[in-house]
Amino acid sequence: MMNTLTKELQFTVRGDERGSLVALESLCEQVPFEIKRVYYIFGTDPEAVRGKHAHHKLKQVLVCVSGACDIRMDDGKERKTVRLDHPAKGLYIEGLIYHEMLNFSRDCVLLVLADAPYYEKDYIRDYNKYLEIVKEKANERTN
Ligand code: T46
Repeated sequence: MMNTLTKELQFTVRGDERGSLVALESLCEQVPFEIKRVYYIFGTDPEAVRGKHAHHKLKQVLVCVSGACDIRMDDGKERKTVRLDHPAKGLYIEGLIYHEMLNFSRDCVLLVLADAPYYEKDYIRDYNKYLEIVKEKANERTN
């Protein structure tokens, strides 16, 4: 299912009698960018809410390779929550999407593929500033 706010991905599972395998490569259908960074989040307190930011430019694909968590997304107008609860299910986040991760299971390992190295200046952590930037971009498009 694809729309501007949520881009849910279904990965091909190459399973056989030994078990299952998902392969993700740069510039494939599900990862439409060159992978420059991989990080993973684990051992998260189930009560914790992580993220709480948007990125100016970063593109990312998220997948829970173990356990589950919710990804709550906001484009400044609409909000939607997607539960990542299977290693073959992913989420593509790009553009100005304010996102939070919450309701982590204790065994959750959230794997993230990103198109750029870590760069703190790419983060928009203040929600009001985020809304201002969304508004500015919308004005630029209409002018
Ligand atoms: C995002 C969501 C899905 C690094 O040094 N390198 C890295 O590549 C990352 C991602 C983080 N860090 C440091 C920065 C902080 O001192 O690790 C610490 C925790 O990072 P942060 O609080 O940003 O983690 P989350 O879980 O709130 O957000 C992360 C990503 O930062 C973010 O880009 O979209 O996961």
